[in-house]
Amino acid sequence: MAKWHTRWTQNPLGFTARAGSSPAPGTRERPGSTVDSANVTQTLRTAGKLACALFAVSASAGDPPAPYGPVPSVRQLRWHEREFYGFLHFTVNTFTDREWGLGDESPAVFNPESFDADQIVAVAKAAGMKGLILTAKHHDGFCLWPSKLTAHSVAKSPWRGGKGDVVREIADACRRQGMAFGVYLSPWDRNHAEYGRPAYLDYFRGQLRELLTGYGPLFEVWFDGANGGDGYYGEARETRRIDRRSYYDWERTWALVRELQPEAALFSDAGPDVRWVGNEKGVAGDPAWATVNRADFAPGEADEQRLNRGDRPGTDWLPAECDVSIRPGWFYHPAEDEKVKSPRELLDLYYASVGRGASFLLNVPPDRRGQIHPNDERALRELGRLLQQTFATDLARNATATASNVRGREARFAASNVRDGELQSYWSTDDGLTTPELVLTFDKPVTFDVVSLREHLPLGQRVEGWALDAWQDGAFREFAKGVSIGSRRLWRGDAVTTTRVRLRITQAPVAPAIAELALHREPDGARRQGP
Ligand code: FUL
Repeated sequence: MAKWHTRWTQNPLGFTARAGSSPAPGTRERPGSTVDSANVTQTLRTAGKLACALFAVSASAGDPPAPYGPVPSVRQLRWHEREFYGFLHFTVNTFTDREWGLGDESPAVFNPESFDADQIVAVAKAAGMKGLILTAKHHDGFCLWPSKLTAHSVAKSPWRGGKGDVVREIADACRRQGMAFGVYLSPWDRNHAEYGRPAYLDYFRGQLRELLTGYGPLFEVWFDGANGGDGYYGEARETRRIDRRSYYDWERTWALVRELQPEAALFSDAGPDVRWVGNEKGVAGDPAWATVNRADFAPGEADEQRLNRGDRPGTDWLPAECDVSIRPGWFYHPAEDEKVKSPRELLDLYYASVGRGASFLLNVPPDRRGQIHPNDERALRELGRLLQQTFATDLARNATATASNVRGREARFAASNVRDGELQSYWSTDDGLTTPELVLTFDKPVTFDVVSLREHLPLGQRVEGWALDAWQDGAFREFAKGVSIGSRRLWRGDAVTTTRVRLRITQAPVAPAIAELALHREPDGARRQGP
């Protein structure tokens, strides 16, 4: 599995790029000439990467392309790498059969008698997820951890004799099993007497502090946009409206997360690190640009169309996250046991989210026992098998790679970088050459039906049009065609057998920087329908 994060520490560029650099006259390759091939030996590639590292101290080698537009932070690069992770919606609602608890539920109803954090995490991991985000507190205000700031928590429940802590058990199980952990803390609290007044904000931030300091590193902190309305509010039982733009003073809340968990990606309708995709169906727009004009958005106020597609060129790097539940509801309801999405439906959602450069946040609600229900478990394990069997093998890995142009004719920008399994390395062209081509040639015919493309994100989102052809009956025939690439672009088509594949960049404002062109074959049983 290709990795970004291990090397993204300080400066995501890894070197100092000089803006607007161009090669010396006469050094450009003409389109059509082949300057790189798999004959570029491993030694040469290693040398290229070494040169890349040395560039930090000596700028004598050719310049990398200047970044284009907004670029991701190191935190966002790490977040991009997760791609697929889960949501756990779990609270008193699980026992009262509601989606939004009123806030007047007795903690006595919360009693998942065979709660098993390891089962929950293991099933999520088997599905291919890389992390889990738990509803530490949903709109009903019930806390899954023994908060010192309220009695409305697991501490007053019969579960584990009032000594339990769901947040701790899930966080620990995630760590034991190598999964990332994150929290959802609902800003709207239908239980709290002070909700809607300034005093509630101290409470809310106090709770956040408990979660940020008590449970180890968090990969994401999730703030929901549903805010204000009727509720219990400490027996007031009334409707409370808040001003979405001003009430929460988000800047202050985000600053707390930055201070206490600098690595955590902050999610809301408007970021600042990750944006909502504009629907709860798990489907990103096509294209779904990683950039938006962030000033136009605020938490709780969403222009769903624009969030779905992003803005191009956009002022900020703010990629989309696609949240969706495996069942109709976010919480477990026995009546929905037969309405669990099938593995193939889930796989389609993977392609419609991860495959469009967004992330896939799939909700898997624990049942009343405190485990993933067998029906959900079955679907999730099969999804994991389909993903594993599709992506375990990159058929392009041993191909010979050639390109119409390679930036400065340097191995560090070689065509072969697209199929080396490394996201730090990429193929790029000389400045001004924005519609180049890259060809993979195979010794023996390969059969593929899935294409995976990725841009080198530290240089921004550059590609605005691409196509991929397969050589068949003496000519290249178009297999796939799209607009954006960004973090990842997956394309599913009908299986094709070929000895040559051509990637065409058909539109870009600047020279492209392509980190990956991988080819895969779906196993039997994975439905194929459109990209
Ligand atoms: C929504 C909430 O109101 C739902 O209950 C759920 O938590 C979903 C993920 O976000 O806005």
